[in-house]
Amino acid sequence: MRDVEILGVPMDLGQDRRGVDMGPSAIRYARLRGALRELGHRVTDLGNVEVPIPEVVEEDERARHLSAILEVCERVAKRAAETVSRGAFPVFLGGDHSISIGTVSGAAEAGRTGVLWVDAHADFNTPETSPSGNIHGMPLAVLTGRGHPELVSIGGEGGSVRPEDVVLLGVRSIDREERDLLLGSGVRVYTMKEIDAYGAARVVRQAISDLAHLERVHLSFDLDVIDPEIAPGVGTPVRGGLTYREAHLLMELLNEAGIVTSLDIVEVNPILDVRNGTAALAVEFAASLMGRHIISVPR
Ligand code: 4U7
Ligand code: MN
Ligand code: MN
Ligand code: MN
Repeated sequence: MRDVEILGVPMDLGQDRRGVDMGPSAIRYARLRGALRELGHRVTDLGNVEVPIPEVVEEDERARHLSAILEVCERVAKRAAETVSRGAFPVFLGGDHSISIGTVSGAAEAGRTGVLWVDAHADFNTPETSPSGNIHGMPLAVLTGRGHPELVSIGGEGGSVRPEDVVLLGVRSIDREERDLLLGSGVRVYTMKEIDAYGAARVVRQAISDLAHLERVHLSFDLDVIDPEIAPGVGTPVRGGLTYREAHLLMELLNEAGIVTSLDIVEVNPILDVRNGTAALAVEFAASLMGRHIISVPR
């Protein structure tokens, strides 16, 4: 049993498509709190962090909506740090992936923290390499100390986490210059190719052992890692993603290993979704991560 604290961050300033700000509502509507309570956890919903809408926010040149995102991430980091200092397990609901600059920085206040970044994309752009200028394509670079200095400074000098404590999983879309930056970074990367070649179980077990030296691991789960045929409610879909069963296996193996201490569920876009199915999947996967696995054989 754990104390779980849910915090919504209805952010859509980090990318172009409207609707991802409704992610927290969609995930709550899909009964996240009930699902975690049924597993025996004590769950508190802390509500949402305030996020301005794009209509009232200034554009920035190289990184869109930089100052507004910076402000929100600072607030989020503070709330995240409060939750981990209470010894609770935070679950952050996005919102686009730029929120993780705040969630991870705050969670890492509890001590050296690893990151498992599960995503179709590497999110390792900087304002210099980004083809879009969208900050949701930059958070992992920022967290490891690369990119816009104001964003990087949220986690203090040099970033919030060490590149050697970061594992990327499920990647299948990387921009050219982003790739060069990532290759030189020391971050470990398992693409869909490895998952196809060796199987999800082997790759996930390897990722877990890569993080085994850490007492705290933050799981940042971008729903676009799932195949868009079953998870259409995301802004930047890429074909060839994790299947339903691979994603559950990932969560079950992580649960078994007991290494995850905080969680993001990001990039759910209800406007692009079909009957809230992507949010429902997100809740299932979260429950799989946090559930007890009882083998029951029907008579
Ligand atoms: B997400 C992209 F160019 N790489 O930087 C970019 F392809 O948080 C996409 O993983 C980023 O959904 C996707 O804009 C960010 C693009
Ligand atoms: Mn805008
Ligand atoms: Mn992402
Ligand atoms: Mn993504």
